[in-house]
Amino acid sequence: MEENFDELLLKYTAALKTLETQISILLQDFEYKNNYNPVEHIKTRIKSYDSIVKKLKKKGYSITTKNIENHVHDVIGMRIVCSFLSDVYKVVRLIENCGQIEVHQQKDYITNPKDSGYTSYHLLVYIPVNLLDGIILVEAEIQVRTIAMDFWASLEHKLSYKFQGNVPKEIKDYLYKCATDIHTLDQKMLNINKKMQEINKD
Ligand code: 0O2
Repeated sequence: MEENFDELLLKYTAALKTLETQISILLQDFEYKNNYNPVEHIKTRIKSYDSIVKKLKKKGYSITTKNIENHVHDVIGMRIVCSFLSDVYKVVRLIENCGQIEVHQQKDYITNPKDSGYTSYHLLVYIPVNLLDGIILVEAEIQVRTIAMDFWASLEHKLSYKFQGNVPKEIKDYLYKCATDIHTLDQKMLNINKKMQEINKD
C-alpha cells in the first residue's frame, strides 16, 4: 500500500499544480476583463495520509488506493475565499464554464446550511492531468466561501468540528447563532457594496 500510495501521491501532486495554474489563469483573465478581483485569498492542501485513513475507516472502507480514489473526494482541497457573497457565485460560474475543469457535483451549503450552521459552496471536480501513459482525471474538492464564512468555519473547525467527544448542545446552539449572525453581516456588506457601485456609476 505504501508504495502504491507514493504513485497516487504523485498523481495528486500533479493534479493540484494543474488546478492551481488553471484557477490562477481564470482569475487573472477575469480581473483583466472586469477590472475587479473577487478573491481575497486561496489555500490548497493535499490531505495527510493519516486523515485519509481516518476518513476511510469512518466510512467503513479498507485502506487501499482504489478506495482512496473512489471514496475520499477531497484528497486535493482548494479553498477560494471571496470578498462578497455575490463573488462566491461569480467564481463558481467561472469554474463551471471554464471548459478545462469538469464539475461533477455541487453542494450549495449557502442556500442550504449544514445543521452546524456551516456555509460554503462545494464543487467536486475532475482535473485532467497529462502523464507519460496519457491523460488521467483526478478528483478534487473546491470550497468557495466569503471571508466571513471562512472566519466561522476555521474557528468552528478548531472548537467543535474535529472535537472527539460530545459538544454540549448549548455550545452547538451558540456556534449556530454565530453562523447566522455572520450571514447577516455578509448580507449587510453586500448591500454596502451594491450602494457603493451605484455611487461609482453616477
Ligand atoms: P477537513 O479537516 O476540513 O478536511 P465527505 O466526508 O467529503 O466524503 P460529505 O460529508 O458529504 O462527504 O462532504 P461535505 O460535507 O460536502 O464536505 C466535507 C468538508 O466540508 C469537511 O471536510 C470540512 O472541510 C467542511 N465541513 C463540512 N461540515 C462542516 C462543519 O460543520 N464545520 C466545518 N468547520 N467544516 C465543515 P472534512 O474532511 O470533514 O474535514
